[in-house]
Amino acid sequence: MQSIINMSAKTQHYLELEEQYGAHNYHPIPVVLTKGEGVFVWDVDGKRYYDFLSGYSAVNQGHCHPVIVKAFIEQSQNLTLTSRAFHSDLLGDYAKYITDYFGYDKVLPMNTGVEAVETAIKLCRKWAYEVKGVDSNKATIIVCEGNFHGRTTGVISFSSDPSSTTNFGPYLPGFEIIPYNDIAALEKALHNKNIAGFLVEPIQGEAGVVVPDKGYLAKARQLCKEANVLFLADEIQTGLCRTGKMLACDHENVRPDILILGKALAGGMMPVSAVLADDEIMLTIKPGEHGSTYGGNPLACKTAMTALQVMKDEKMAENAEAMGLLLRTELSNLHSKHISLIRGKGLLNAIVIQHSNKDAAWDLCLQLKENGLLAKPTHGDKIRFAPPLVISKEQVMECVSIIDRSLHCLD
Ligand code: IF1
Repeated sequence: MQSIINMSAKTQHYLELEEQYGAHNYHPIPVVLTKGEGVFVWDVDGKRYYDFLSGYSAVNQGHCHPVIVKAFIEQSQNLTLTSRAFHSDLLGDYAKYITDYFGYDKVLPMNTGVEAVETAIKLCRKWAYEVKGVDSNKATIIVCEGNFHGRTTGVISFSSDPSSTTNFGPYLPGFEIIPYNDIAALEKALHNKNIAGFLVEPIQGEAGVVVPDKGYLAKARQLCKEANVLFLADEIQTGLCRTGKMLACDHENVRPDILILGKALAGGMMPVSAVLADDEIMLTIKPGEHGSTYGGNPLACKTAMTALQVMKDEKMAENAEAMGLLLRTELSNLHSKHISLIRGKGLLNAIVIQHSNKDAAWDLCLQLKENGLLAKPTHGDKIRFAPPLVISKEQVMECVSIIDRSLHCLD
């Protein structure tokens, strides 16, 4: 149980309920939130915080974006779910909208991010056997060390992180792990004729916002094309304006063969994910070979179209680019002895804490909370700074001041 120092009775009450009746599969920062609006969230005692996690990049448009909420409410009072046993008047509009938006022939709608990753893996394998001609049950997908693509037993089968894999075996075969940001390793792995695809995060989020060398994605894409191997981009966290472009792949003009989206696709309203591909790949899955109860439901379609439209209308990619640069510059100008590295793209950033105390990053996050900013460490010494993409210059400057003030708790 978290230390109960300066914790209100209300907060303690909710933490105790979760402790007693909820699975212990997370270790959250001890704050209980009850309201969100734009870049801000409020706790049960009415205290306001800057949200520097944005629901793990699912709230890029800002909490409870009024235009998205309005669309969500209207559709929720009309028709929410038909199942795919029948058609709806929204799935066709949504499919046309999102495929025009990203420039692909077709979309396969799913719900959570990991479901979209699993779908992409199935599509890649299907294509490998039925189009490329890979030997039966030999299809292999190359993945990277330090990857995070979700928590199903299939997807953790190719994780390199013991906290994701220990005692969840036996694991799904058909994956080869190579070092991230290593073209030579990819080139070598592509010699195997049974390679079906290369699944990669344009920036590794969970690993602590690891940005690959400039040109890595473009070179990897070219090597895959030459080897007749599909390039699968997991843009669930890096996509949708988070890194300063609509897609992180856009920084290098890379067009994935399979594009995987999730999180902010519904602006934090509900789980909506999507897999986009051209007909040669997408049409390898035939009726009855894949699906989901909620996949492509009318509420998801309406919400996602609205969430996508507001990102363009409000130029969120441009703001993320500008505010991310400002944030990294101002953090660097602090010249804090406790920060060994500042890295990121757009508003997907992280700082690496250097300190003799192994809990320094956690302690700093507790102090940030006291000072009105919410963030959480990842992998011990890294703290992700990823506010909603609607943050203003003045708000960035206020947050840098909060971070500056809070860093002194480590002195
Ligand atoms: C947790 C962070 C982790 C993702 C990428 C697929 C998924 C995710 C690139 C799966 C999900 C979430 C899951 C959450 C913590 C968070 C996260 F980096 F975003 F912070 F874990 F790496 N691909 N990321 O980032 O999407 O099924 O969750 O909708 O599991 O603790 P999902």
